[in-house]
Amino acid sequence: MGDKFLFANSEKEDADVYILGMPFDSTVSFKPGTRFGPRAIRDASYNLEFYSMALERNINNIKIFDAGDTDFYTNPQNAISEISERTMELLKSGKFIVGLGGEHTVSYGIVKALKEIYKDIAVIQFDAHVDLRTEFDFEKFSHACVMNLIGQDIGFENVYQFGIRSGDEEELKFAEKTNFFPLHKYDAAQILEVLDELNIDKKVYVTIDIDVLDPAYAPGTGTPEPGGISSADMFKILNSLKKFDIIGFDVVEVNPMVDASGITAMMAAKIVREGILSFA
Ligand SMILES: [Mn+2]
Repeated sequence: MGDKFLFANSEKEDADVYILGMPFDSTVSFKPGTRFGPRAIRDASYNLEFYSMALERNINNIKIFDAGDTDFYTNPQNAISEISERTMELLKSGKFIVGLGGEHTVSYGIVKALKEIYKDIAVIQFDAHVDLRTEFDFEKFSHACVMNLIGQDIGFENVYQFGIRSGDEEELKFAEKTNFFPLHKYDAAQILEVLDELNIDKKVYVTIDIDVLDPAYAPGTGTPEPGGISSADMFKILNSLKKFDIIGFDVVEVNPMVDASGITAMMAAKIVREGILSFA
């Protein structure tokens, strides 16, 4: 195994897709360790074929550059600034970005940069948790607040939330402002129907918190929430997103410290392959 994602076959200048690792996990509230997520996802990528049977495409036909990781910070504002700066620098030429977390806070860094570049964007979130708190543990730059930060930046009406099955009453008030599809009302089959009907007339960024999956499929995450979707359904949902004008996506909250079998990192690596093949 190497220090690069298996499919990273290109130099920076020639690449159409950039992979950026973000080993940040300081605001984690339950089980820490997502700082090791990018490394685990890269390692797991070595188990994957270049060819996707479901998509009938080979990832070797796409030019991918692995930009490595951002520096390691314990302060969330420093982490967010560097992620934004690195994203801006990588995307100067309008390429596609794939982020590897790290805790969910990192997505705000990427979205900030994308907002700067494209002005008008929408974000589709897959997550067990609504992540709409205004602050958590006296910190507003927290994984528990990431969709609130993003909503304030791009407008809550441009936030689409799927798979949600956990949130407190206070933060769920903000969900009235977003496009909110909680899992108890919209299961995987209904998510596919919603996406089929949905039109988003903007560039779209997709953020995938691995805990959207049931802990049976993805136990290696800091705040597991029972009653989630299956891996097979996740791939169907991912592929159904390709009708949107997607400019990048991330996979966050993979925690190798509690991923004894490595299946969570494996799932994340396969999401990266299928996501790149579907969107890029
Ligand atoms: Mn989250």
